[in-house]
Amino acid sequence: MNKNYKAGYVAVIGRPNVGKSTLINQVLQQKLSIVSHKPQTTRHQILAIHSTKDSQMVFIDTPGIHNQKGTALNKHLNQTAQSSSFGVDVVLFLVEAMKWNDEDKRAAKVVQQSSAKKILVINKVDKVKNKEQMIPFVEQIVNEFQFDSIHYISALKNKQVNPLLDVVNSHLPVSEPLFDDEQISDRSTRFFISELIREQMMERFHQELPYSVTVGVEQYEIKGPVHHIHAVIWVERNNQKRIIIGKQGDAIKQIGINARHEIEAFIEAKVNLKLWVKVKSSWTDDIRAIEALGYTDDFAG
Ligand SMILES: Nc1nc2c(ncn2[C@@H]2O[C@H](COP(=O)(O)OP(=O)(O)OP(=O)(O)O)[C@@H](O)[C@H]2O)c(=O)[nH]1
Ligand SMILES: [Mg+2]
Repeated sequence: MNKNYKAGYVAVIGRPNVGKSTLINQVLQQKLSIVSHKPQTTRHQILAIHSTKDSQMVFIDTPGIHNQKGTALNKHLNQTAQSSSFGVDVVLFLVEAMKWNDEDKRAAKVVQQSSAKKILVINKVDKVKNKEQMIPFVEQIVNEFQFDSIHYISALKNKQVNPLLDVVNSHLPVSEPLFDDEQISDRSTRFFISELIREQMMERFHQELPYSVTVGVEQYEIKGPVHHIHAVIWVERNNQKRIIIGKQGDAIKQIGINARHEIEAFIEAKVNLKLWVKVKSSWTDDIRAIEALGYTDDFAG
């Protein structure tokens, strides 16, 4: 092993929808974390392990830090993100170019408390026509908050991501690898499958419905070349169940087809997917239900 090998943890933090998961997927060249145009897509802390011959960056994708009050799930998402900024080597604080609001400020305050190297990453620069506008935009941020460096990227278009990685690398300590270099995440196949099914909900449904949904894989059996998967889509109310099933089962059928394609691409095998929709009333506001549905594993790290 190279005696200058470096390894460390890199938390990616910011308000919802700034592109944290998009950046991590781009670095790993794999869809590890689901992405949508809606806020609060990521609900779990997910490790994404990027190993090269000289270094290992263990990225932590986090739920967006938000200002929404209310449910136990909402509080849990903020706690998960906040706890991720401690005990890491580098924090990437993501901001969307030309957008700075109270949620960004809240997230910036969390980041400031971390003792890690802090990098301000202005994402989605592809959306900005007049790049000069960026100067006053960034000034208002750095006048209030301190960072070790500033980078401008487009995670979606893979612009300036590699130079950012070089800087992250320079902040990592010399260390043995933290994980086997074949391993890309700390999460199980079952976890990724349930996320790929939940992603269909984020894409297909509007308003509060995607936020009332969680998914659990109940059975996973490999028989010959085919992976047989049974999963339950949990919702909070009967009318949500009706919407997800759709007229004569049309909606759930399409969800099943789309999710199966995504899962097959992820596990690189043929899949037989069976979905059920069940009601667990007010699970988003019931801390016991949240624990039972697997949300509190996030605190383990
Ligand atoms: N134009 C543009 N869009 C981007 C870029 N990066 C991300 N997006 C889009 O922004 C939206 C949100 O991306 P996500 O990666 O889900 O954002 P997130 O920060 O993980 O969001 P949460 O998980 O909700 O906290 C998606 O529609 C992405 O395609 C970028 O560099 N340019
Ligand atoms: Mg995300």
